[in-house]
Amino acid sequence: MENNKTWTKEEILNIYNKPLMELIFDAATVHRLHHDPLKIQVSKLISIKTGGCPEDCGYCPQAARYHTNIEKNNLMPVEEVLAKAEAAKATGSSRVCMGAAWRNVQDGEDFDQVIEMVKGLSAMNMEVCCTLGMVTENQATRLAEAGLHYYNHNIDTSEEYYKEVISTRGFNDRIKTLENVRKSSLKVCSGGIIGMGETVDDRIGMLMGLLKLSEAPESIPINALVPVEGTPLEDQEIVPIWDVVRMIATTRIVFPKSTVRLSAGRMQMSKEGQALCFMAGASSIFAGDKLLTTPNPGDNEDMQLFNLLD
Ligand code: SAM
Ligand code: DTB
Ligand code: SF4
Repeated sequence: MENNKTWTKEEILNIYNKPLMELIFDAATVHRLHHDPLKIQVSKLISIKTGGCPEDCGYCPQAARYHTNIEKNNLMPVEEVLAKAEAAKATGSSRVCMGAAWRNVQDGEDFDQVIEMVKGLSAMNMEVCCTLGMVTENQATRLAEAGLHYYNHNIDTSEEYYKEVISTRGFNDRIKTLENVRKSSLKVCSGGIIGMGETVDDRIGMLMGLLKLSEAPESIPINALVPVEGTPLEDQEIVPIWDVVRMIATTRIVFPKSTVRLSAGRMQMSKEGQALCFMAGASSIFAGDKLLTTPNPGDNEDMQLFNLLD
């Protein structure tokens, strides 16, 4: 997707800091030009390989080096993934996103098994997304040929703040994978997390990072940190909903055609807060009572929310 305007950091900062009602109005206006404001796309996350990751991402409960209370699992059998996807399809999910706690994809048996999952899911007429860590151009192409639609790989924060949160790989490794994905026919899903102790400048820096990609991501997840006991960020305060709304609105204005996803952190948001996020241009969520390892509102709560907004 083309980046059709050049932005300076100051311009984006001025948008972020606008009076909130102006900001939401501007974002809603841009949203309506390119998207149906009544449609919220729903994706189901499936953690196909949980925990034991060699990386040290400070927010992540799946890093092997932190002592968190999660159930670790080897790669899930293909049939189990397909059964979970079938159930999610029945409750309204149009896309399945498979996450693996890997540093990178390694060619071999496990990758072959993921390829089978992708084939099976796309045969069910669902959109399919994967987030498996770093990939080469060749691996991205294999995934695309198996029927994958999107690859998720977040830049998470600004280049400057990245080093404060992760030491086992650099910001440029993330960019490299995103460019590898872009060279295949896959669509790119990339965004980040707020509430990790970063400054507003870092939040804008993250958007600048996405603008530097050769093309804008088709999908941009905005996660509010879910502080997990045992991780270095366990004591972070829950990010105020106002910051989430500002971040979503700013992302919507800077990337008018991309889908902005209100991702992790909805357990800590009221229905009114989430409604403001939709007004500000978010048009996608993750469904189900679990994200990868942490709780999510679940189908009943979301049904209530959608009924209220209908
Ligand atoms: N291992 C792969 C990777 O790092 O790309 C894929 C899975 S990883 C869990 C996917 C994304 O989940 C991370 O990039 C991060 O943005 C998000 N994430 C992980 N833990 C989180 C948390 N506690 N709160 C919010 N978002 C989180
Ligand atoms: C994204 O940006 N958020 C999702 C998905 N992409 C893979 C993951 C959120 C994970 C939250 C922490 C957990 O449940 O482990
Ligand atoms: Fe591993 Fe991904 Fe978690 Fe980082 S975010 S520790 S790479 S699973």
